[in-house]
Amino acid sequence: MDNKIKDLLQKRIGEKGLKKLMRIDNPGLHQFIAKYIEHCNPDKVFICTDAPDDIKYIREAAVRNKEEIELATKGHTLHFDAYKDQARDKEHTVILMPKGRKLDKAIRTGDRDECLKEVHDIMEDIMKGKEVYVRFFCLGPTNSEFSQPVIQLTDSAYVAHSEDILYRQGFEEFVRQGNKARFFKIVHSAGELDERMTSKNLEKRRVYIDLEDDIVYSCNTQYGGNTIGLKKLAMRLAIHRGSKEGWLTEHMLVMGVHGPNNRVTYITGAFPSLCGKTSTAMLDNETIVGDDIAYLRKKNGEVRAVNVEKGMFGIIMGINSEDDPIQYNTLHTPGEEIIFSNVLMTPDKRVYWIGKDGDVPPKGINHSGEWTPGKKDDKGNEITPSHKNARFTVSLEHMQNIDPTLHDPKGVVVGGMVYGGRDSDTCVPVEEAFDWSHGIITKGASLESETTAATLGQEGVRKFNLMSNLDFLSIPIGKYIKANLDFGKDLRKTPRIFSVNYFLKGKDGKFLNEKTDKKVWYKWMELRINKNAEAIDTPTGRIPLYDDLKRLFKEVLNKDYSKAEYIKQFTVRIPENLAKIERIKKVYETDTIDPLPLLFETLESQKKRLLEAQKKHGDYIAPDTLA
Ligand code: SPV
Ligand code: MN
Repeated sequence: MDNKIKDLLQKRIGEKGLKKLMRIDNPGLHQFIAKYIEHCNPDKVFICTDAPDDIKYIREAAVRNKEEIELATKGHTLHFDAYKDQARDKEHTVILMPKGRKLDKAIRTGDRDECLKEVHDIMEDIMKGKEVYVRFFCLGPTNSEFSQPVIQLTDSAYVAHSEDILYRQGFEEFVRQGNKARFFKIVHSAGELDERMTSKNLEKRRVYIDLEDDIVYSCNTQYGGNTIGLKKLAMRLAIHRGSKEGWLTEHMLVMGVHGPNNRVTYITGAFPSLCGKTSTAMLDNETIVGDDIAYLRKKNGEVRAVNVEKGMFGIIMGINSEDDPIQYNTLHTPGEEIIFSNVLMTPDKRVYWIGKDGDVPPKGINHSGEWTPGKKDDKGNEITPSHKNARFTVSLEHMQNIDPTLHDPKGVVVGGMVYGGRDSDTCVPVEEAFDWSHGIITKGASLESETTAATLGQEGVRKFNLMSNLDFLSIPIGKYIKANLDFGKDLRKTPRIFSVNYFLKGKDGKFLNEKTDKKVWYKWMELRINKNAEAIDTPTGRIPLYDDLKRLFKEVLNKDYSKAEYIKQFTVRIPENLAKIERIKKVYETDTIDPLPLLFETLESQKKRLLEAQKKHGDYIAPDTLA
């Protein structure tokens, strides 16, 4: 180690911390830590290894610092973010670009030199008076081709504690990889805190992503999506790195779908936030590998996927004992380590959220402070008992439905990939693409979804969100689509691609499906992947036969599924589908710097098929007409 850096580290972190650090043979890592300790200037530094005592220290610090409150149930704590810091801040999340390089309009970018200067100015001395936690993690399983080491510096024990639950410990992985490690680096500070221990200077909230040096800077915010650096922040670094090396980072769940004769088929699924992703990953009688982010690599002609994480930062709104029995049960298991965020705490230190079983409590404390029903904010809007984007952080490891492959260094073989969005009027509940490129283009790259409370801004506006990954892209859209198309080439076993739509509504504005119907869609996909079910070709893809669904509804849900329901749900809506194609074409024509000709050709062929069908059968075509 360079003597100057050694002296500095010794002065700042002491003998004990230095001894821990010296186990990692990586001068670049030591230099990075020294630089940001100097710059952010904390009073204390804690180097956290994988040792249980170190991890315990962080967990206790979160309570000691009053960033978390202990609840009545053992192991459960509660964290609040500032009232206006409850979701991802898209506006201030910026990819830094060197002069002359550009990304598409939909991806927020900033001049690298200017942004680096700005964020370093904001972060100078930002940790004064606080302790910084230096943590080492591994994205993906350890000791694997997928392993991606990450170092995080944060002055928030809540963030460091959350990461413990969500990610695999990586100190030993850093030791193993030594100076060969190409690690990601995250520096976070919650900034000055108010009396509720929430970030005060929200006007200086910044999340800046520097692809050149693989560093993310996040400051003056606590909300997990802006601060848990290993989640969506490292995801942008991984998308960039993977695009150079031929692997993919997707906003995808990974689940085992259980078919006949104990067959397990792995399916990945991309959904925008608050669109049923976690509840899909948690379907009962299936098994979960991951609920948010997957790395995908090609190996021996197959696609393999791993969960980048090992825990869940799940949305809690609407979780009830009937629709989500496993999650409900987990959330009520004493001893399980859970951090609740932005829910209501009652005077007896229990929690309540929108849609939980039972009555709304008469009073409590929530993200707005003291709360009683009917409380309004300064704009006159009613404050709900919990925030709509309130969450819970829990490890997957103790869940009853955990898939045994969670930590398998080889990952799982992907049989199918699903794309779904919040779509009230266009796509049928489940449909298979004709082939890989048709799926990537008309399902993944054409994904739209109505906005939700997971990001700041208006809700319910239909927005383009390709692969549900638009918010996290760090490379040009055209390049990203091409990477996906190329990924499907030269495979011995090409995953099938599907779309699902849990949010389709009828003419009366009511949802056409119940929340639990999705169980049937996954069983159908499992049969299709294994060539055990026929399908009907429509202009937009392949849909189930009525008899198959009728049988599956009975088997899976003990429900009598009527022909009338089937027809309503699976009618091909020609005008809506045509309008969608025009919207998507426009996005690519006007807002994308490098769209692919194949994209337009594929959309044009789909349009042609829709127009031909319209001529023959009219605007709304019942599925049987096409059988
Ligand atoms: C999402 O919003 O997609 C999440 C939570 O999974 S966040 O960490 O905010 O990205
Ligand atoms: Mn997500």
